[in-house]
Amino acid sequence: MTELILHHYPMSPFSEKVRKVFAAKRLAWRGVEQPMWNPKPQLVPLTGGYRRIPVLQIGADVYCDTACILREIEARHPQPTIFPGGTGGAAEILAWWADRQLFMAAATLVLAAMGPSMPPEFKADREKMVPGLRIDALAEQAPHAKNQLRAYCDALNRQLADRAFVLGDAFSLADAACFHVLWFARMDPAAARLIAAAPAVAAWFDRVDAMGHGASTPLSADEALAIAARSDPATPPATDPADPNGAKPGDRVTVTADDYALDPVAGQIVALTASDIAIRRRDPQVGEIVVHFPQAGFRLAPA
Ligand SMILES: N[C@@H](CCC(=O)N[C@@H](CS)C(=O)NCC(=O)O)C(=O)O
Repeated sequence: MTELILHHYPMSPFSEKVRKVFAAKRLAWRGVEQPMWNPKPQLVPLTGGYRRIPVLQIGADVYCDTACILREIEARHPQPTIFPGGTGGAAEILAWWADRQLFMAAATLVLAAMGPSMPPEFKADREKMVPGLRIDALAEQAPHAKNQLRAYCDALNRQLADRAFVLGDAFSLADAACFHVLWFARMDPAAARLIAAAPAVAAWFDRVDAMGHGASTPLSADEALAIAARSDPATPPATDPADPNGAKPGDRVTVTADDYALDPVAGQIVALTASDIAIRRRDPQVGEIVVHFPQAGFRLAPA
């Protein structure tokens, strides 16, 4: 039960980040296509309430957020590494910038361009999910977002001027993170023009795009839930003696994203490190599940 099961949908940029790492590592994986908006009745039994995409399932262990997902994929399939030549810290820091800062400019432009013509269910879902979002008002922010995207592309263009990949001559997590955002941004024609105007970025984009997605075969959501139900979580307990708040295995907590989609997941701590947290929960449909989150970007609170 160590098959990599990615819950995703084709247009999801954060899923594209993971699919690129599958490509770089030439991995075989199963893809479960999930809906683009709530309800997600065949996802939340696995996560306990987390609704964002993608989610990685390995048996009855469930990994939320691409930071945590990609650390796990790297741990299980270390070669070729996504942290070549000791770039682990730099790659994660750049990925943080891409996922939050660069993504904000891209999402503003894509939603401003496409949001108004999306189904009302999509608009209502995203406005409920993102604090303060009003899709019909985003057009006012597009000029600012274009300047931000152009400045970021200019910095990336200088970085890529004399190397094939963001951090050197080998693909790293930083490439997956910068790529998925620009791949998404290109859905807005104005953003696509800004990317095309940065020649080193455009050439790098085509290089990463050509890598493909690894070898995927589809899996039904029902089968994924059945796999979880007949598996046991495989995460051993781990204590972090340096946890700054004294959190420890056995504590009852909630874990909630600190940016958007603020749906708490409740459970009992199983394992803690400086970078990740795993909690155990019992679900009526799939039984015992261990759900993993990154520490960065998530709020841990007593249940
Ligand atoms: N920080 C998260 C961000 C995930 C995210 O925002 N995903 C988008 C799709 S790419 C999402 O879940 N949107 C709402 C939805 O699909 O229901 C990660 O790295 O996984």
